[in-house]
Amino acid sequence: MNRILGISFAIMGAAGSIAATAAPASAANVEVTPVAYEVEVTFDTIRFDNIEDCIGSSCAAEVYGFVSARWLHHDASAWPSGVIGGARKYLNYGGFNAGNGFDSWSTASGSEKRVVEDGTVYHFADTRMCSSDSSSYCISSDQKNNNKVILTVPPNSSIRMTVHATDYDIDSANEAVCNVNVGTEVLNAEQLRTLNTSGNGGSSLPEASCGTTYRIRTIGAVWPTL
Ligand SMILES: [Ca+2]
Ligand SMILES: [Ca+2]
Repeated sequence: MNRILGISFAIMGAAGSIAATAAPASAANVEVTPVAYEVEVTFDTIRFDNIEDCIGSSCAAEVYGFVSARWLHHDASAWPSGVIGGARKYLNYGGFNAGNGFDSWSTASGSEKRVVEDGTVYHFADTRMCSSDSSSYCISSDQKNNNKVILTVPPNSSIRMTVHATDYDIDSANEAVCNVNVGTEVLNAEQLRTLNTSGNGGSSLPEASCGTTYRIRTIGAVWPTL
């Protein structure tokens, strides 16, 4: 997939006391590789188990939270200061603990979402999410089918994802019910170019446990400017 570009160039003599002399123009075939790849991270599902808050046999949580993705570069020679990464991109759901009640996962309001532990699998595409650079506010309108993040990832980077949910409690402090942090290995250029995988992760917290699924695939390349 590398592009071969024919490039003509001229070497100019150094300026200074030596008279500048233009070398004859020549041509060379220069192999050009992408500087980065466009990677789509899709947050698919979340489910809950062992929810601590129960009335009789009915256990439920009223959740809000975020998913996020970023990349981290691991080539110390390219980045002498150490690991460097792209900004974390967030998708937020459930209304930021607005305290305006709760509704079901797919109801089109900005309130907390009531979730249960009867085996229900909740799809992030079915609930309203907004894009942001923070878990504290939106920088876009929130809408359904907004469960993908696009990252521009240079080779020799890993991709990191987080899925977070907090349970709203009326008479006590809110508590985390899901905190999943998963990622890929460090991916070289060829691994990035062909990236197309899925995965899952879970967490087990005092208030609940959760399981999540996601997909990652490369959808494009970023070529150097010549
Ligand atoms: Ca609780
Ligand atoms: Ca609760």
